[in-house]
Amino acid sequence: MDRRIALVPIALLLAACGNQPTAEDAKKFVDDAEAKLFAATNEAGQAQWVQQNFITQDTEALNAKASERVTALQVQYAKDAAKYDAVKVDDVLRRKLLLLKLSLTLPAPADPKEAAETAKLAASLDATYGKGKYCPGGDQSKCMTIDDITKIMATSRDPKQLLEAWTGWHSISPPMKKDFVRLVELANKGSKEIGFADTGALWRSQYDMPPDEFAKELDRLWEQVKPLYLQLHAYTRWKLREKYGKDAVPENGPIPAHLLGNIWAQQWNNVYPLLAPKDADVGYDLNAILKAKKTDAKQMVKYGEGFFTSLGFAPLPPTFWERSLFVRPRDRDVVCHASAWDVDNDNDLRVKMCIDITEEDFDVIHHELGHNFYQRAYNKQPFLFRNSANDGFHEAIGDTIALSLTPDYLIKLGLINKAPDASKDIGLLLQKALDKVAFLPFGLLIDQWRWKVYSGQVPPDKYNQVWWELRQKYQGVAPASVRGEEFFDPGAKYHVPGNVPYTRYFLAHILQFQFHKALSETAGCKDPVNRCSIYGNKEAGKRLADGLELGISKPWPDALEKLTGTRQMDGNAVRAYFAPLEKWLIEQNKGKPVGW
Ligand code: X8Z
Ligand code: ZN
Repeated sequence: MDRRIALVPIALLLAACGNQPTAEDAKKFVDDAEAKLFAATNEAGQAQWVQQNFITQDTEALNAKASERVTALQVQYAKDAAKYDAVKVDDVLRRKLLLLKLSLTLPAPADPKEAAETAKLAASLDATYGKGKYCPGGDQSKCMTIDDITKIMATSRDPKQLLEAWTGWHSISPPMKKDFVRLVELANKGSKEIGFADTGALWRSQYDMPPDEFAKELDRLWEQVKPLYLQLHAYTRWKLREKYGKDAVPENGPIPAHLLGNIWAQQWNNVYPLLAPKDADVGYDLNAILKAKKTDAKQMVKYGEGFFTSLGFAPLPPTFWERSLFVRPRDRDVVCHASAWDVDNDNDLRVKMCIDITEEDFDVIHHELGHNFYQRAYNKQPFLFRNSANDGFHEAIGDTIALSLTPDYLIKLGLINKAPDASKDIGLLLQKALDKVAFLPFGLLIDQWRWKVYSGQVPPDKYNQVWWELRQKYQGVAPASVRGEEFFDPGAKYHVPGNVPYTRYFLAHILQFQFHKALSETAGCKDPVNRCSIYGNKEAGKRLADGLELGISKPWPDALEKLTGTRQMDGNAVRAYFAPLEKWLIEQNKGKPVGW
């Protein structure tokens, strides 16, 4: 056998046969893809909006159909893009071809029956979560939505009531398990057909670096912030033990998940009053203030918009106010998990959120508007570049703004009269840490679980077991009661049935501290960084807008460099922001167990 023939480059062989695609062919292919995907995603966006705002069998079916069409197109373009691998094209075209191969979240198999099944399952899981209710004792007149459950978890200090709400909400998800298992199978088949080992491998490949390197990058970031988390965990555990007693909270074991103020124990700021430092409490309660001022949902959003316009961004379009959903409708089921939309991939921006008049939702509104202002900032890019630099960037922008909601800023809004002095910084920092630092391991573990599920390392009969192993490993949190495989606890968190990758939020919780630091420097802030607000600063606004306008046209380190001057994600910005608190926590924890 003549081995030399095998060494002839494929491109040459193709040229010899006269079949080699040219750069011009590649351009035609990409132009066609952009036009068709633009039209199809607009249509699917409308269908999805209607389903999530009005959950019925019909809207679910219409949404499934529209998303089936988009997915089929995306899958076909992902496969065909590989035909241009050996063609010499310019950087812009090369990046568009790459994005066509990578940008799917839930690829369906090419088989039409399986493609339809994939779309139906995805739509149905989303709807099941949206309709989720806990009806104590099966009494249909007493049903509780996620809003009611959220309120109990945030405000009740009665462990029995907390346990009931916790178990109650986790009863919505066992019926999802069968569909979820099947969806994993189908998505994996689809992923293999476009060249990935499984769907998790596809998700990890979306970060402008080899997928294994990305997984290591996450470990590195987590190791950077873990010492701070351990101190926060130890202090929180001690205080909860004082409140709920030695039998309820172990001295050196994981904290029961129902005692942390949030149904998923993902953010702990609602238990701040139980943890507040005696002589450094912040001295005001924004929840009470917003309610006392009779702030309504629209006013909350107006405050958010006002921050962005103060930076030089144009106001939201009138259609935003006409088409958004701010309040849970009384007469129908909706997916209330907050989201921001750009329905026409241009300027049809919307928020869908069931706003509660709380400090937490005040932050969430800024989070959502961050998505909308990002979407509009990149709408001058060609369609395939209308996305964030990586998905962590999308999640980080609004949060970055929310880090500027300092006491001095609240004074400007007329919400408080006086800022707590510097001696109260520990209280302010502790409040923030219970929100942001507590979140970090949660942000990481959801996809650690999903990656194992997609790779087959965790089979369906171990879903719940491994879920709780990971929650213990990363968060130091234990289930509120014994959880066997008859439960499907991951399904009680929106992003699992909603099929939204979650690593983005972990990244966002790192990135937002880098962004806040850099933008505060641009704004010339000389205060400790937790007291800096970029409100009204046009230079910081310009720097932010310049970063956002890039969209995904360049690898994310380019956008990071524009925004912060560095090309590396770095957990040290988190450590630096909370440095005085970390020191204080270490003192408080002296002689007490740390870790679990
Ligand atoms: O899902 C969200 C946003 C919508 S993108 C409200 N977040 C994560 C969650 O709620 O679990 C924001 C922080 C984490
Ligand atoms: Zn978001």
